[in-house]
Amino acid sequence: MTAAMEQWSWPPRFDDGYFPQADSRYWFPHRETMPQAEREAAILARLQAICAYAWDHAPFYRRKWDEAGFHPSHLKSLEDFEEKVPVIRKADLRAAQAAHPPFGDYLCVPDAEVFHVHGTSGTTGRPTAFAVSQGDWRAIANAHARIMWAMGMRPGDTICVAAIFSLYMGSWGALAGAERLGAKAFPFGAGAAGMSSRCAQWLDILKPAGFYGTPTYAIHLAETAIRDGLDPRRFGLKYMFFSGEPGASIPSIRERIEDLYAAKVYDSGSMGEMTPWMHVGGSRETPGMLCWQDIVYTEVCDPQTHRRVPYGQRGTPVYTHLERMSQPMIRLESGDLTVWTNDPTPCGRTYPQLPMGIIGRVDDMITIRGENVYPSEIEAALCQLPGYGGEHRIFITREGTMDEMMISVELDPERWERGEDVRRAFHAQVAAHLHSMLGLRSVIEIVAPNTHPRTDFKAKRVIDDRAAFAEMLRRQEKVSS
Ligand code: 8LQ
Repeated sequence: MTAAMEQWSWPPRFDDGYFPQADSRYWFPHRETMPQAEREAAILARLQAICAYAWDHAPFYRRKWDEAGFHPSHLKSLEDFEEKVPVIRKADLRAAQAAHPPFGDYLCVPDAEVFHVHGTSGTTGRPTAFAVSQGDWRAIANAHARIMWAMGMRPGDTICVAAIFSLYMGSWGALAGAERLGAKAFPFGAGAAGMSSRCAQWLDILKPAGFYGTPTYAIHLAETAIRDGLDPRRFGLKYMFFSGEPGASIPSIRERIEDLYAAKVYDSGSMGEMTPWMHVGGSRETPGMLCWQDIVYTEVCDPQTHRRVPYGQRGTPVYTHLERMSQPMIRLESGDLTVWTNDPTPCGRTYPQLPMGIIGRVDDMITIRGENVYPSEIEAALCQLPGYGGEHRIFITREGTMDEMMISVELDPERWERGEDVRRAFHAQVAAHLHSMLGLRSVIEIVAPNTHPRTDFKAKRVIDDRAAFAEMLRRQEKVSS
């Protein structure tokens, strides 16, 4: 087994000088293409080792598992794992850090070994800190380099990281991967005023092969470049890889970005806590994302029972680190929604796939008159329409006793200028298309280009005032009773 699996050890150790043959499709040829049953046997052994390690080092897991009646010695199969090991949630991590600041009682290495501190944005409530040891940072760099290799990036390529360099793991993970790959790392960043124009200018000068950011930002950046008189197709980009939000696995959005830049688009990304977050990530030949099971073990589960759903079905990813020592996540429930499959892949890797990427968060679902719809489905439908101006907002409100959805859609500048008739025709087209794609009618508003603010990070397109509305009704009832 050891000879058969390249650089597979616990604790994880990596040869930082290792590179595959230049013409190899795979970074670790055997590990990526081995029969699934063989890999699963290795994963089970690793899960046993990690559970024993967490039991010894993390009161957090001992407490959780005691409550659930689980002990690492009970783990004899992957079915035991899903049946007996309880999921943990982001709220559990937050509570553990509040009780044991700053890193929580699931930090498994001495405090002095913490090498980087990152964390959640914490826009609502207490932020959660990610403590990453130096060894884990190497594991992250090696895993990301391996997946970036699968996307086609090679030593010597220039890779522009166009995401904010703060606590967000996206930018840092891409940077660590680029460095380990022997690429020319170009950490342009994002987030300061005027940066998009300068980024476009730099891309035009530097002609990098690779680009990392969010899909929303890539579209905004292309719009900015075009406004500044630059042609993004002449940036010379070959590989654009994304994370952070749905888009890169949605055909109409992927094609829009590929068309804007004349580059190939790849999807990746799970959660900051799960870094190396590219462990769900695309490869050059296989659409959507692969679950790189020997980096993080992904189970797509029923959101209620947390048991794996059959391949072909929808569920929520539950993730377990196999190569992290500092804050290993064991069955972290993502709260996202995806479909997993397990078909032979064009790239020959024997990993399960997420062919549609991650659709959204389970609680992002909008229910209007009994129909369920995800914001990413609305975006996908709009991106299919010639004339779509690149941004929209979804307003959900309670009109009388019924929930209503209003979608405010930008028209592109050229059509907008053509006047009222063109605008009206676009209105009818949007209404009909959304009705047929979503199965429900919504109120449509067509607005001028650039009406809605752009972002250089993850888009927030849903404005939901149903809760405020219900609250107002309650207040009124109190006053009148
Ligand atoms: N999320 C992340 N990646 C996604 C993707 N490719 N498709 C759809 N939704 C995605 C550091 C990486 O960018 C991962 C990341 O964004 O981590 P965060 O900031 O902790 O946010 C995690 C959430 O972003 C996930 O739960 C998905 O809802 C979304």
